[in-house]
Amino acid sequence: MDCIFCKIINGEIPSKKVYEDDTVCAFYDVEPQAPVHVLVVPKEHISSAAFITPENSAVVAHIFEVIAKLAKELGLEEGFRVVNNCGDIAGQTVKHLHFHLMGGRAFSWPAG
Ligand code: DGP
Repeated sequence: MDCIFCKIINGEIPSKKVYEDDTVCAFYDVEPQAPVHVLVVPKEHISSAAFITPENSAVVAHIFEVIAKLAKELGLEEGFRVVNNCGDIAGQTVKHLHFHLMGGRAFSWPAG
């Protein structure tokens, strides 16, 4: 499958990984939008949040456990933002489910 994040997960494309276990991988975003910007992804190829089902949703709960752990390790005790872009209209450019963990600056709301 021609998926950039699948290739990062299996090591075909280099990345700066900060976390990995049997089901989840996290690595620094190449186009950081904040001083800390990490992508947390399931190893299983799920195209987007629109394809989360009762059969595959356990990995999403696990991703949020990983996010909480990484936020502490990366010094984001003050707070952080987690973003998921789903579909072209929302700005999803890579069609492999991923959550942006961003911190180290203030964020405005509502997001544009
Ligand atoms: P989104 O727009 O929500 O689909 O986010 C995709 C993110 O993926 C975007 O912030 C840039 C990042 N990205 C794209 N290609 C690569 C890559 O090859 N390596 C890494 N580390 N990040 C990438």
